[in-house]
Amino acid sequence: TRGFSIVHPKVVQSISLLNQNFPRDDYTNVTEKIISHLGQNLHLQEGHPINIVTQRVLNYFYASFKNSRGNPQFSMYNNLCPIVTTAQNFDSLLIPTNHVSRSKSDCYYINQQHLLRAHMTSHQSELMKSGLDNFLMVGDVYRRDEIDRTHYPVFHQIDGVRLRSKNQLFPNDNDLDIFELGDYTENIGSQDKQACHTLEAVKLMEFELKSTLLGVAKSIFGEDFKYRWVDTYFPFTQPSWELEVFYEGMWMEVLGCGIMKQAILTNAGITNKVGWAFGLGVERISMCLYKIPDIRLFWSKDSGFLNQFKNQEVNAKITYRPISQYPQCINDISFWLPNDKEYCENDFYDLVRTIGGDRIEQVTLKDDFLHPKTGRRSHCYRIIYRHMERTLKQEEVNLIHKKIEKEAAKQLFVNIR
Ligand code: FA5
Ligand code: MG
Repeated sequence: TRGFSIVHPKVVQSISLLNQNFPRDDYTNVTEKIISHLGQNLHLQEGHPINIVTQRVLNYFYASFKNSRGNPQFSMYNNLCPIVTTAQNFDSLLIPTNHVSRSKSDCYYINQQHLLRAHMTSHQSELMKSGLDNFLMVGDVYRRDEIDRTHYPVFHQIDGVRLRSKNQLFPNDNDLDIFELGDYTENIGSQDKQACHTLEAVKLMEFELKSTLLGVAKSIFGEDFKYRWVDTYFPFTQPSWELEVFYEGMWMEVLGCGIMKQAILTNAGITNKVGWAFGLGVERISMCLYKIPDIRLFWSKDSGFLNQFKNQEVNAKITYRPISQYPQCINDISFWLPNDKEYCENDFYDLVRTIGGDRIEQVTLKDDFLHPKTGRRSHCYRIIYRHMERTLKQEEVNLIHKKIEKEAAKQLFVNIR
């Protein structure tokens, strides 16, 4: 006999992110626009200003912390999944269940258990559990926020952690310890040391933390810039500080840091070490360093932005030149180089700029081809036209382009293809 077939009308809606499926629920508040940023990984794109600044921070740590064999002590994690659990983002960091930072109005939730990480600190505990003592993490973080010149709901952070044992901290002084038994009534927001730490350990850690972060800042901004340390509060560090840098007439906060709450280490199975940690905003540093006026530019796919940073040495001094908001017109030009005369690329670039004036944004060699039989050489250049104050019409661009072809043939003896 046939049984009943029971149809469940419940339709489980789910969201697919980075090849994983997540059921929706009444916490879900990620939008298509936000999701479109997942996997873009600006921090991994060679020549992107986010990537360059990351490299510079990493180089500082590599150079400053070496083990007895001369190898870097810090390792960098740049590929941690931005989808995290509330346990990672909050619980592992002792963030209270009623803390405002957990609210739906501040975070992008995928569902009740999962969210797009709101800070890189989400991964701190798992990396410590895996046995690491010195590590850096970089990646994209997501926060519901206004959108303006300095705020964007997706930005990048570099976090760092350094754990030290008694012997590492006081190698020459067996009498000094890192732990003590102390009376402790938690005083939220207090800058007092944690009761379980000795004053000597905390002072030494504070000194190393601040001089390291100042060293990072100096390696990026140079020796002469104005900065200040400001006391602050995080649920996961005590005491805690922010570093502010004076930029364009105002104080800008570039990082938060502090002495790690001992319970986080204990929960990760570490009972014989103390730690310091920090989290810095990569966009903030990059905007100061290159004078990038708007945080939205980091997401630009416009070559007028990207090419200002591409193929540059990591420590190159670059000052961003504003690009026009009017559209680009792209025309290519191909020609055979002369057989019997010298040809110099820079002559062509000069010729283009002479004819096109400031309607020329970029000229790049796209293709260099050597004919296998005739031995003749051909170059293809991409010329990008753009005006600072108005939209260029294609007909106007075509006229300039024609003139460039004509003059190149005449002055440089090339054969337009
Ligand atoms: C944090 O995110 C902490 N997790 C940092 C930390 C790590 C403290 C480890 C202690 C130990 P905060 O929300 O202040 O803290 O962000 C850290 C840095 O990210 C800021 O100093 C700032 O440079 C940058 N930042 C914060 N919000 C934005 C934003 N909306 N846009 C751009 N950068 C931001
Ligand atoms: Mg802050």
